[in-house]
Amino acid sequence: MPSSQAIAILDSGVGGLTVAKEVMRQLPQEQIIYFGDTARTPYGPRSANEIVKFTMEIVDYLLQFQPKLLVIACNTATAVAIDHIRAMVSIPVIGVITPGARAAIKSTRNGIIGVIGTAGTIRSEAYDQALKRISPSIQVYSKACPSFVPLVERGVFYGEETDLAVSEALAGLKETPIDCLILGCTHYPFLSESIHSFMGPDVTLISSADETAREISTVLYHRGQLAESQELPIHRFFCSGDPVMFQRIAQMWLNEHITVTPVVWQVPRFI
Ligand code: I24
Ligand code: DGL
Repeated sequence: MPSSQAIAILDSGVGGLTVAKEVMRQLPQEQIIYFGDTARTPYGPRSANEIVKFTMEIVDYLLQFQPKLLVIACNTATAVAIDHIRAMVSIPVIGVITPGARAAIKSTRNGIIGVIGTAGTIRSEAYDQALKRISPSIQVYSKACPSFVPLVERGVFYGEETDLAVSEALAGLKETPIDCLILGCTHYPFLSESIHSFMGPDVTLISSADETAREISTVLYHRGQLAESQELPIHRFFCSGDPVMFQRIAQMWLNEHITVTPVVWQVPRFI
């Protein structure tokens, strides 16, 4: 049965808007409910325990909207929390790691794949596991790039400072025989030009956002749950931090007017 229920997308902040934008492009009939945890961003440097707790809180909040599907658009949250979330809900849960891993395996010619991401993502080894689950003989080289997210959030996508940060972070990977590099973080595609020019034309860059949107289509199609209404859906955005800042970034990125609802976590009070 076609379903007018929404697709819920969560992220540590604004980076998951790249996934939301691609879903809006590929599936314009689908209503999106997006939650960005901008009060507690970034997740990359945090402990696994903390990330699992935050992600569970957000999912708990999103379930009130009765979504048909849940998307974890944050690589770090996917890496450490997706199994916990799957155990918590009865709807399909899609993360950004498996779609990215699949695309890399399709694209590699020599079977040697590089992965970059936040400290939390790389420490979890979630990409190594996903890649080897699909293709056990794959060889993986990983590197955390903690300097990249702050760079992107300052809007420094090009230039000397960017190229220097990229060359410092990726010098080791450049010495390996990888022919394909997974950009395992929502923010890294903004640095594609610099990364591509440093790694050289023989290394294919893989971003997860497009692949994840395709996975969402596939899952909804097979479940007979694609939306069919002729009316364009009204998306809803929630964030835990400053809604004005969130709205500014989201509208610039999505090229459309959006409404943002701030969410204040209930703090325990002792009287
Ligand atoms: N891009 C990102 N994060 C920011 C930013 C940006 N400011 C400008 N641009 N700020 O991520 C993060 C700081 N937080 C603090 C808490 O509230 C929310 C913001 C990049 C992903 C964006 C999809 C540059 C910029 C922009 C619009 C679109 C894209 C972009 F302003 F990179
Ligand atoms: N969204 C995060 C990710 O994809 C990057 C930002 C953060 O560290 O929270 O890993």
